Amino acid sequence: MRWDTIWLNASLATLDPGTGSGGYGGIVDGAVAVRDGRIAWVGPRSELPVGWRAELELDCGGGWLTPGLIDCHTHLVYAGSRAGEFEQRLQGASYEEIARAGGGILSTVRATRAADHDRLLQESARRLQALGAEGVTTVEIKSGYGLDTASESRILRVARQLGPICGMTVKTTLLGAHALPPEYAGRADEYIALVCEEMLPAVGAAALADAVDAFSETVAFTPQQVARVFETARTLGLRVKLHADQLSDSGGAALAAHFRALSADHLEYSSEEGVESLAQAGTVAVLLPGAFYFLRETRAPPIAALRARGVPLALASDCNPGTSPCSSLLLMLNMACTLFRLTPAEALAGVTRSAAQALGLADEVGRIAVGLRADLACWEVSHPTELAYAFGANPCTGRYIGGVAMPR
Ligand code: DI6
Ligand code: FE
Repeated sequence: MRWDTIWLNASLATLDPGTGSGGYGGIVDGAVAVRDGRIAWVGPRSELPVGWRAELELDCGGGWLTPGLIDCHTHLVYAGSRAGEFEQRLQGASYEEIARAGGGILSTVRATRAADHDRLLQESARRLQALGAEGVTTVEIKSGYGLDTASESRILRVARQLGPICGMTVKTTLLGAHALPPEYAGRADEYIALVCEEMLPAVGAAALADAVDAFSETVAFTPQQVARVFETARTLGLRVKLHADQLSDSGGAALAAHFRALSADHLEYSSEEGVESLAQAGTVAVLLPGAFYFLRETRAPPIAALRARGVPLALASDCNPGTSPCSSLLLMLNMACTLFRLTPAEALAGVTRSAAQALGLADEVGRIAVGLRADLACWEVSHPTELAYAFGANPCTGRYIGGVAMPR
């Protein structure tokens, strides 16, 4: 057996249902070996084949190895800050009121359109690096603060550029139907026509997006308008996902399921029927406790129903300036447990195995299993439950993509 690299002196949270024990797929005192960037062997160290050799032996110091973390829902390419709106909300204004008065998403659209390329890249890189410092190896980045074809394309290009700069696998999503831009005020159907007839074909032709998202909400777009966008995405061969039932029940979960969405995200107001349709469609539920916390929402997503129906639960930062100005995925593990009552093992699966599924990458990353890419994170913890238990701590000691060490 000849390998490129072997990780030793570590316990493993494989998150692979077929391996190890408990909800983490745990292997105490394990080993992981890599050849050509892929996991070639995983198991208890005591079962390593006799005569194994590796070019490089890495000592994990008795800590734990997990799959590299995956943040499957972010809007991290934007300019400016919405600290002023935070103060307004603290004085009683609601998110919807601020949005209706032309603030909210539109204030970030103004700042993002005005920012030059270098500033946008720099501000966004800082947020992506913060995620990387906590063991994140794959990130989804949405557009949605440009709202015209050129600006949305620019955001997606910046997102693509950030991957190699920050040592991160980046998946991009076009969120043209995020809000109605000011120049289309009162003409939502015409804006949706622009998204379908100009923006999507342009982004598709330049291969700038891996998927298409939309915001189905009273302050955003109707289910009929979203359906038009999704039908166009389908003709271009792009998978879809949806901001569904975040602030009210607009039937978002069922709409996402109807279009066989990769994921339906938020889901605070989803009904039992909505949950059932997600289960039938195999759509992943993405939970975003940062937005729930920051907006001081009181209605949690229907976790028990999602769990009972076997809908995979992913977890993400929603990193954005309006509802989750947060670049910590570890904090989301803690919040998912405290606010949504996930178990720590469910939370870790939510940022690994299920997050990979939410990005259509289940056969590539998200578990420590033979054949998958060797995206790993090493942690100075005595048990993986500590990743959800402590907050404001960062026990990450190493981060690898395809077996290669990445900056933190
Ligand atoms: N839901 C959200 O929580 C973010 N976008 C969305 O569709 C909010 C984005 C913002 O307020 O800037
Ligand atoms: Fe979001």
